Amino acid sequence: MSEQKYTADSIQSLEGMEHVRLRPSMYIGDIGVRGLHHLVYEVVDNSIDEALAGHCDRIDVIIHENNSITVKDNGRGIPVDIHKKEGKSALEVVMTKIGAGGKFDKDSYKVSGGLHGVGVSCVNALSSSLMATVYRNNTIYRQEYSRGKALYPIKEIGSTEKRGTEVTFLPDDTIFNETVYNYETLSNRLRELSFLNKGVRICITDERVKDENGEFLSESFHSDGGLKEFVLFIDNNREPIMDVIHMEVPDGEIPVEVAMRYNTSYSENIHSYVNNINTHEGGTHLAGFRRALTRTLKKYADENIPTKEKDKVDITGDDFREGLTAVVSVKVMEPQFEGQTKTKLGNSEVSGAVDKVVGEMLTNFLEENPAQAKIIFEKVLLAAKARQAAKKAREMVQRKTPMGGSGLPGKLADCSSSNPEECEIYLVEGDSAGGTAKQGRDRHFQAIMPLRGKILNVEKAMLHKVFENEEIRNIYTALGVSVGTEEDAKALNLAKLRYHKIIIMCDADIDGAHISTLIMTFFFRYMKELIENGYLYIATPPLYLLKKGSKQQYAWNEKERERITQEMSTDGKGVAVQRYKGLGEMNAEQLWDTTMNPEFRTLRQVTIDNAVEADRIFSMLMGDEVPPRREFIEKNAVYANIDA
Ligand code: 0RA
Repeated sequence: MSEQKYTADSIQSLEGMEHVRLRPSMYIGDIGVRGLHHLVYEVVDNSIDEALAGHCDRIDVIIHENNSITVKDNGRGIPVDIHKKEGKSALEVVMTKIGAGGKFDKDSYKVSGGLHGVGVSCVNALSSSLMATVYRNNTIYRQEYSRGKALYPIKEIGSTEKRGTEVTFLPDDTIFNETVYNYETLSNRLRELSFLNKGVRICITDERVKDENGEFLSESFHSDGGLKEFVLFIDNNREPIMDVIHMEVPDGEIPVEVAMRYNTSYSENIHSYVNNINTHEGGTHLAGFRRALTRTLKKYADENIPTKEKDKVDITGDDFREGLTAVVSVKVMEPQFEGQTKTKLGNSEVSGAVDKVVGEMLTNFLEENPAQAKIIFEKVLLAAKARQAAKKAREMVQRKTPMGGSGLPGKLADCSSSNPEECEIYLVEGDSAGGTAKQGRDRHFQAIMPLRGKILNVEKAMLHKVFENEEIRNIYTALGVSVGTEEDAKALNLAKLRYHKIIIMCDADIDGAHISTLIMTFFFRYMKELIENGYLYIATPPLYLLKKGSKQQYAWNEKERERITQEMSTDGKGVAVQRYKGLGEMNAEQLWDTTMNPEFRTLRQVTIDNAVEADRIFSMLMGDEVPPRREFIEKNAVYANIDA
């Protein structure tokens, strides 16, 4: 290494690598759990590219005991020949030069790439050690690195029949706040990738966990059906009313794949991807899909549905998407990402490409499947009628809802500040706990709104029921955002939002968990932007009050209870334990001390890391099937703890 002469170019690249370590968030988003997992996605993306180019059909991801990661593929292997200009192997250039990724294969169709698409050299820079092994030319090659710097020139270590690339890296614990990998997070993403890239087998193994037979925890994902199977997977807990419609033009200038199916629910559930990245904020591909869907279905209805029936109702775009689950995936050479979280596709040419594919293929489907077309239209007509009923009901209810002089709900105890950035609203389960919270709060910045009984299950309710529901209307009014029903009115006007912390506060028992899930479901389905902006939180009241003599301490879980009991008295004797079953058992001062005082409380921020998974969980938790719900609640530590 020390003998190697650095050219001006390699000094520059060294600086690039230094910069990654200096400002890691610029490259991988953050240095928490997300960034940590991002490293894996970045390496996997390279193998996916190799698969998309048609040279690889298997990818293995292994989580080792020390939380290092191996990603292995059976592709052509990263080239190892000496790069004339750089004076080092192509492998070394790829591994140590920022932005060198696809340089050696200009013709390859390289579209995969993480949100930041920064390349494997970033992963190298952020790893305390990385080992690359290439199987190519019947030879095994190896090079190791530390914090992005090669430890020795590439060497041959043996011969082989295999082909492929293997990368093992250990994230640098001086960079990352969190260094423990989450199996579910990785396996969910790998499953998603297998649906999005059909034909590739992707396996995950967790060497930290053994089952009863001594085998490591592992799963293997492989999809021949692509997005068609993805829709079946997403809709696992919904009741379909038809077959999945699958539309695909894989070899056009902009490859497009779409799958869709209507179900008995009332929510619109469309997931979109660009180059395997979930575009939470949508964009031109989604716009193209929606436009083609509305136009094609309308045209078919005009030509095939008796006028009498449909003339009575006026059908809007929303009506065509009620109870629709769809996945839209496009591959774009030079994607432009816009929006608050850079997950909105901006390329204008993509809208027409998706529109064309969906327009043509959906038209064919409807013509070839008149029975299924009929089912769709019955559903759409019902949605349109319900929406019109809702509009009438809303106008009626608007006059009846009791409001304070300010136009705010009568039940809301507002705060005195009007600066949304410092204002918080507590949505409290029950009038009695609401009363306690009103006494305990800091009225300058904390508003309280009690919610009576169980809030409506929006997963099973039609739109007009949702907006007729008094609790839901109160939430809209208190927050200051408008009730949306007409097309695109669901897009919230966040500028009018009156509080930047919306805190759900429920009892620490299974009923409370259920109610907070109902409220979260409502926000997830109707005010997703609030979650995406990080405004939604869950309060965590303590489970126990422990007392000995004049000393008293709160405990939030079993472990804490045991530890504090030990600290108070070595044999645990003489410690009085009070189990809080509900918020109502605390007085105003206790509630403030433990759950509302910003200095001491713990708020859990609600986030959507994986929109597909969140969707599946909500449709499962709130659906009709009891066994999967019970299994989830039993498996989920948060809820399990609560009812312990
Ligand atoms: C460029 C050229 C060639 C292979 C690759 C990149 C490649 C990169 C990665 C990263 C992970 N796995 C990979 N597999 C392949 C080879 C070009 C050729 O052989 O002609």
